[in-house]
Amino acid sequence: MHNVVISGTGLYTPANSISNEELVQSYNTWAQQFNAENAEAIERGELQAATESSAAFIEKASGIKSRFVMDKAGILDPQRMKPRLPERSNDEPSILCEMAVAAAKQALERAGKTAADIDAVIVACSNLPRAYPALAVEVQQALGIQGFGFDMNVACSSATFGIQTACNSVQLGQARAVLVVDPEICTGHLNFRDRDSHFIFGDACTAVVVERADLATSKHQFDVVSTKLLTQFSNNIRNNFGFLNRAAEEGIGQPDKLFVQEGRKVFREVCPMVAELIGAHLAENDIQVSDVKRFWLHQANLSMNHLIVRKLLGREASVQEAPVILDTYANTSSAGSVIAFHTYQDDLPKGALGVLSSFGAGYSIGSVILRKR
Ligand code: CO8
Repeated sequence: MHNVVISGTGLYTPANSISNEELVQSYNTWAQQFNAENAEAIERGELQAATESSAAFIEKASGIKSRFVMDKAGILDPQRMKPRLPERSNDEPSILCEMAVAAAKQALERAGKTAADIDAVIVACSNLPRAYPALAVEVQQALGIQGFGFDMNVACSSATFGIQTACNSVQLGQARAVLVVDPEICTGHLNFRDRDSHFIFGDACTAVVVERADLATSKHQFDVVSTKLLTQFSNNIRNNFGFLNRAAEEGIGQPDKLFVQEGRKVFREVCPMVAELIGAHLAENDIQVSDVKRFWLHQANLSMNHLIVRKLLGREASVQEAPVILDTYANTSSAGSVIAFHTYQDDLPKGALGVLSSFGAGYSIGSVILRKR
């Protein structure tokens, strides 16, 4: 069995950002139009009036101030309220492939590796562009990597599940190094006309190089001390979009074919599960919670992260201990915890311990214990 390190990380951030104020203005314009157009039906009680959204509520309830997006104009157009991302020919790289390649190149550079050093590509994310061929194989070709690639989807936890899968391949000698990429265009499947969730997501892509410790040369290495995963079925975060939709015409275009959640229930149920999993994982590895210098947590909701770390540490965490990126990125699904890891790692001293943790739909939870080399 080979020892494994994460030797490089990369991040692609879209050029445009939408503030809460801009998003709410677009939503409220749509809500006013909807109410005016349907005034009689609303009056008769046949339709429910749309209630206005509020930037102050969004920041207070979630900690989110803005989000990066692949298409700002389409999302903010009250007549459209979804990104406009034109179809491409089969001979052009897909948009998710372009994001993946940008993040991967930075990860390879930080790892001091080239395509020739990588033996596998795992694309791990919530929203894949098509049924087949696998996006990972397209990314593999775009980067000129030999070996194999495959896609996997465990919603927001895809990154940590991808890292564990990559670690297994490297430990077993099936690959010298594996590139794990998390491209997320969450705005593609977000219902911007749903007041409860229209503010939650943004777009981004992250990449991680997982490689054999004895081959790693970079200045950005972390030993993968241990990984631990957990899933438990729940309908509280669900999206019924899928390949059988065309076989049931009655459901096409219905709101359940986009992201839907019971946010309160998710908050209540997931926080204790995450704290328990991380606590048990640290205990199994004879590590005191107080010895952990940094928690790179999934970035969905600021209060959620505060609660999880409070349960673990028995006190409030500082921003150095549990860094926040959701204020400017919002929830980027699988990319979130890796954005936090990528952005807040270089200041840690040799030997410092950290936990990378994701949580989301499934429910799915992942914990990766890392030690700075
Ligand atoms: N503006 C003003 N008021 C609002 C708004 C709004 N936009 N939305 C709701 N309200 C009102 C409600 O009507 C309610 O009013 P009242 O009390 O009068 O009934 C009040 O505000 C409180 O509403 P909530 O109870 O819904 O508010 P919460 O405090 O629970 O906050 C959150 C809502 C922020 C959504 C919170 O519940 C949360 O963050 N929960 C956790 C969610 C989470 O972590 N989900 C993970 C999902 S991500 C995942 O797994 C990946 C999926 C794959 C990606 C898909 C890409 C699209």
